[in-house]
Amino acid sequence: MRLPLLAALLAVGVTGPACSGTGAPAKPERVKIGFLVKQPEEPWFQNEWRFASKAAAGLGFDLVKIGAVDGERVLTAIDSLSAQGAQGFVICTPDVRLGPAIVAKARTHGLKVMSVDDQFVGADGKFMDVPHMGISAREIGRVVGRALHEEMTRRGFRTAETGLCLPTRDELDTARERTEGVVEALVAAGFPADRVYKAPQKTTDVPGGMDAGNIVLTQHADVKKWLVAGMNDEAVLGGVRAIEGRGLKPADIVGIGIGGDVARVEFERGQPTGLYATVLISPRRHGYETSELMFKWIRDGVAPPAATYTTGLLMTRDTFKAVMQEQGLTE
Ligand code: FCA
Repeated sequence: MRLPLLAALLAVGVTGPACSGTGAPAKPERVKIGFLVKQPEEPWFQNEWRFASKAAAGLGFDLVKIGAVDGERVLTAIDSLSAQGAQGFVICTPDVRLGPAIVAKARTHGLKVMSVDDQFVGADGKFMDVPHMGISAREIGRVVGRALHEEMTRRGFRTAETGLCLPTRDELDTARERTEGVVEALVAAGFPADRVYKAPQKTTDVPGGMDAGNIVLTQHADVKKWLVAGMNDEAVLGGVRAIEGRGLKPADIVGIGIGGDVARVEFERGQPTGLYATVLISPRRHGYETSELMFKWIRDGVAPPAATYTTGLLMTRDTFKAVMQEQGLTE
């Protein structure tokens, strides 16, 4: 009696899973995708989610939005996505060095992974082989550098009284490339490299930029005119606020950010501030397109391109309305 029972159990074990792979086509499952972001309160990530939701509504899949601000939350979120029946996720990780742990966890659940904005770094210090969409960081930094130089020239700032206040975040590659690009272009345009004053940001938000800015200002109290750059609008706005806090007028400050949404709020204020311009990047592409790529990967088995780098558009207080409208970012 024992043998037939064992045989029956084995038969179930063998034919059970095999059936779904080789038998009649299974009823297509509805696709469910997670979208995890490191700073859910930042307008950039809110917008990525907004466009990811549009993709979900338009293409017909379910989207689970998760704010994952540290490693533990990321790993728990991946377990929970799997338990909810998701087949993949898009992520901007709170720390790029979590890449190997994220990929390993996803693999145990059979989930597909794509990174957005911040690219995973492996144990060897190299970018991991995971589909990625980021901004063309160095080139966008150079756009900022050139525009800073043009505007300081237009305002007639003398080099000897001007400094660049630069909050930095060198452990994040996309941030380091942006700020290096700024300095490269500014110096190439004739700005002295020894008037570039950097301070590392502890956090990549406005307070983080402001703290870094205050360190720079304390060390260079003689500077009369400031250029301000950084990895995003938040960093630059923090630097600008620190300078304004020391009594300098907006006319003496040229801050140029990267992002668009934080700057837009600033541009909508009645009076000009030290935030002069920003390079608009595309939350639509980073939110909609990444989700669409993930959807097609799951549904059709078509893997996303290995890496996509999106571009940016410079916009000032005078041009932002037209530029944002053109980009479909005004609703
Ligand atoms: C990073 C920054 C965000 C945004 C994004 C494109 O993740 O932290 O502010 O600039 O890249």
